[in-house]
Amino acid sequence: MTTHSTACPLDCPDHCSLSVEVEDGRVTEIDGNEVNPVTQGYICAKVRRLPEALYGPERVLEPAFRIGPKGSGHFKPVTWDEALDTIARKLVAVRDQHGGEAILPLSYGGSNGFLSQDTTDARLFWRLGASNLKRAVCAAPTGRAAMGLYGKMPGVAYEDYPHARLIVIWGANPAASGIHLMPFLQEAKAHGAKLIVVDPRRTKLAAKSHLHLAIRPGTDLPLALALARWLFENDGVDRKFLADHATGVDAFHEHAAMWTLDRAALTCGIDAHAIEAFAKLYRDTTPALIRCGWGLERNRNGGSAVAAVLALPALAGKFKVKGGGYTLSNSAAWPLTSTAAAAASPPNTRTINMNRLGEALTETTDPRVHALFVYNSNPLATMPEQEKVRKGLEREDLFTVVFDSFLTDTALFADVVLPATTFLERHELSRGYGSLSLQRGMPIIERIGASRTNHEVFLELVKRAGLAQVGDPETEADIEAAILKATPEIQGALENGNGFTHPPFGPRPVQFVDVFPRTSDMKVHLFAEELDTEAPRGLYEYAPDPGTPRFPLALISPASHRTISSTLGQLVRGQIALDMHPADAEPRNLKDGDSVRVWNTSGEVICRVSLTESMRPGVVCLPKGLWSRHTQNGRTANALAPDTFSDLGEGACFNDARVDVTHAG
Ligand SMILES: Nc1nc2c(c(=O)[nH]1)N[C@H]1C(S)=C(S)[C@@H](COP(=O)(O)OP(=O)(O)OC[C@H]3O[C@@H](n4cnc5c(=O)[nH]c(N)nc54)[C@H](O)[C@@H]3O)O[C@H]1N2
Ligand SMILES: Nc1nc2c(c(=O)[nH]1)N[C@H]1C(S)=C(S)[C@@H](COP(=O)(O)OP(=O)(O)OC[C@H]3O[C@@H](n4cnc5c(=O)[nH]c(N)nc54)[C@H](O)[C@@H]3O)O[C@H]1N2
Ligand SMILES: [Mo]
Repeated sequence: MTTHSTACPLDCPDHCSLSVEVEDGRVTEIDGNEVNPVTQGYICAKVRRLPEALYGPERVLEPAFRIGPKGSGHFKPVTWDEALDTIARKLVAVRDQHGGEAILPLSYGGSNGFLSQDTTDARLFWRLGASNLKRAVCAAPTGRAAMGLYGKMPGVAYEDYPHARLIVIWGANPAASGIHLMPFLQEAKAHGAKLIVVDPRRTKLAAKSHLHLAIRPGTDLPLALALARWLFENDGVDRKFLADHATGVDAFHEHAAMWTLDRAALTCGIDAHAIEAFAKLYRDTTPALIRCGWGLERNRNGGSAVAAVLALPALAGKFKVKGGGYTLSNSAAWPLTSTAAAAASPPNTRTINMNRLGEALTETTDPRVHALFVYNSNPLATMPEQEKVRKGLEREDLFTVVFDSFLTDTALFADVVLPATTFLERHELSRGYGSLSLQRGMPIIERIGASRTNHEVFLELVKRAGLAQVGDPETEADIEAAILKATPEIQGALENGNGFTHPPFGPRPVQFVDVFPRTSDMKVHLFAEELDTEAPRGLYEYAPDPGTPRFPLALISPASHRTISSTLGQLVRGQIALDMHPADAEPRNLKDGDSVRVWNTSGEVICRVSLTESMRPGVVCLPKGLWSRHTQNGRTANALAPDTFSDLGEGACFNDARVDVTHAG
């Protein structure tokens, strides 16, 4: 038996360093190690079970062509040459006949590494003149807000949470979605820190908090503005900090002034005293820290909501101390771009927002999408308006390639399936977006089946489509070198750190001491003009609930401990239930365990119901990332999610799904 070290690049903030045991060429055990200090030697239960997936029945072992109807999952194996030639020929034919825009590449965070996205893949699709993809399914509203206010200033490191005396967990559920924050929260609590949770559900963390604000989904904006107004009126504003470091204070104040505690309480569906208690604690406690998650972005007010939450630490002067400030995404901590290795530039072609994939495949014309190339993503499981996506994937005149390590729900609709290596079979360079770390990933085992890396496949397709140019970065080493070229200090730090490094500003930055806003004037822009222009109603303008009396329940679909988005969903056995408060079940005559129909005008999900007091009445929950096998009718939460856009960043509004629930059958 041998033990090897590598990094987990899956789409999670923690970015664990891994210890992998191999026996006779097979992975037998995976655990955390201490290379990334945040990992602390342990990992989540999902990735611990990765060997089951590696060698499981869903693993794609060879390239294959479809032989049955779309969706049937009947394929025949072919050679790589046949597959690549067919795909290259087809892409070129679609471009020549309909124009490059008739090709749509669809990818997201599956591999989450610098080497395997936006490198040779971008080279292929850009040189083909394909449609551009707007990757807005996640973090688009938070990203716009964080950019507008702070130019994406890096946030507080997990390790500094124990310094905080007050921690606000806002629209995040780290017990499921980033478990390595948990011991630091426990440590902070053990030192006497207070914990506030803002979440419509009573999560495990909320149950252990000092104050839980179980607001209606999509009402974070009024809550944050009411807190701001209270701070303005109750000597809770740090005028000196604002004078030195902020712009837009008056415009922000004007918007906050509209939201009294009572008005916000009514809108949020909570007690005004709870908001006041929150405001007092926040004013009176230092260091105070906000962990802002992604749960609050996934609705029509998401962008303004995140902006208003991020305004609070500036307003109350919570920066400049260890354990004070905020953490959102730390993805921008690294001045690295994969496209440096593309050796091409984006074409001046149309942009298609991935949140409207269903529309793009069923309604978009001029030109119609004739070729879809899916990699690093499982859109049938993860994009809104699932029925539309499915209808699009069923189109006989659509040529679909799915390149994945596993036979996902989407792959069942492919004309050609290509086997991808998993991160244990290839090199990678990846960073955390919670953890402040950059790590090299190493191939630990021989490739399983005939799988290939993204980089190899796209390089071959570039060549076979006749698009290669002299001087293209070709080898993996070329690609990494192109990405790191502009930052020799990072390259050096990786070498010295055995493939691991913290960002140039250090492992545990104090905001406004070690890191500053990356805005033009290094100040926080509390009323960023560009955000005000972008938001349809203007920045900080609340859009009321779009619900209709016919669909009185809000359906949310957050991350669960079972999957990473839909990754590793094949390991989830049995069916998954809808969570509902007993008060919503009673008038519907529903008992725990009943089969129910969850429905709206977009679709329906048939599954069991689980009654739990942890839900807020009026809100029901299905986890994100389910596969079709996890419900009785093969549909998941996304069959009910609208493809409307959030106010900033054209982000997905998963949690704006409004439904009703009845007995099934
Ligand atoms: N185990 C696991 N880990 C993951 C993932 C996974 O799928 N599984 N996904 C990864 C990815 S891609 C991401 S983006 C992150 C996301 O991780 P998080 O930031 O935790 O985001 P979510 O899971 O979407 O939602 C977090 C919480 O927000 C609550 N919520 C829902 N609507 C609202 C609202 O309107 N306001 C407020 N205040 N709260 C609301 C939900 O009930 C949930 O408890 O996690 C990553 N980590
Ligand atoms: N209802 C609902 N839906 C949601 C959300 C929600 O909150 N509610 N959250 C959304 C969020 S936050 C996100 S980030 C998206 C994520 O949506 P997706 O990006 O579609 O994420 P995954 O489902 O994890 O699919 C990633 C796929 O990439 C594959 N993959 C991994 N590594 C490689 C590689 O190296 N090469 C290739 N070719 N493939 C690889 C994996 O096997 C997996 O099948 O889902 C969104 N969907
Ligand atoms: Mo995400």
